[in-house]
Amino acid sequence: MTSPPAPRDATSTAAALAMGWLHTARFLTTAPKLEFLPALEVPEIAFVGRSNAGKSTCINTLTQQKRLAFASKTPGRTQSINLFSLGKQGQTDAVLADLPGYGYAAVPKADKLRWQQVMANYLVTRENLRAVVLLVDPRQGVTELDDILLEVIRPRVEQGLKFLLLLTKADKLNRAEAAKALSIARLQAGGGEVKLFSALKKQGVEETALLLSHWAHGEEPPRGEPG
Ligand SMILES: Nc1nc2c(ncn2[C@@H]2O[C@H](COP(=O)(O)OP(=O)(O)OP(=O)(O)O)[C@@H](O)[C@H]2O)c(=O)[nH]1
Ligand SMILES: [Mg+2]
Repeated sequence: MTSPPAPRDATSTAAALAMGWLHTARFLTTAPKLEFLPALEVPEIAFVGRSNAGKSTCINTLTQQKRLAFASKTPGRTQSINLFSLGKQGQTDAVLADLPGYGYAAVPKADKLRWQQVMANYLVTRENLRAVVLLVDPRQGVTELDDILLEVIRPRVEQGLKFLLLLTKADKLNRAEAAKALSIARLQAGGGEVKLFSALKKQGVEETALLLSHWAHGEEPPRGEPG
């Protein structure tokens, strides 16, 4: 006789469903320029942030796939907008967008400017954009380029675009540093969500999955949970 499975509360069941949903992620397309992105009806969740902040690693962790998005020690690894479909095969209900990072010093200035323009255009004009996840390494904090991005999306956030400030590589912080980083980030997030995240320690993964699932599926996010 095997013992029955341990009872799960509603939140952990919802988290398991959200993780299962993210696990369905598969490559959809890559676009070196905005005009090559297919117009889509389903909600899109964009991962943005400085080069090396951990965007691709975060997508791999959330989707529980080792090499879906290309992560690398070399900054500037992601050079195009990569889209991943979510939902059962043939029933895509959302997409994740992995965007190239900004702020990498070794990139020629012309390329930097070109990329900033692409990024700003994407954030302003992408019609099916439902949510933006801004990844920030809390040891650097919100930098000037992150601030520009926040300014660019502010009007859309006021119109209902969802926003999550994700403090990555949380495994590099001790408790006091993590608490401090959280409180500073909450001031900078302008009322958006803020969470600590570690791909290494799998911290914040289920909470982030839940939030993205709620946003993609048009439900209200759970409130009052420790971030
Ligand atoms: N310790 C630790 N390292 C991490 C974590 N997440 C990512 N990294 C490391 O950070 C580096 C950059 O990760 P990527 O996911 O490639 O970063 P990215 O933001 O996609 O970078 P670009 O594509 O250049 O914009 C890699 O060496 C990762 O292993 C984390 O949670 N903890
Ligand atoms: Mg990347």
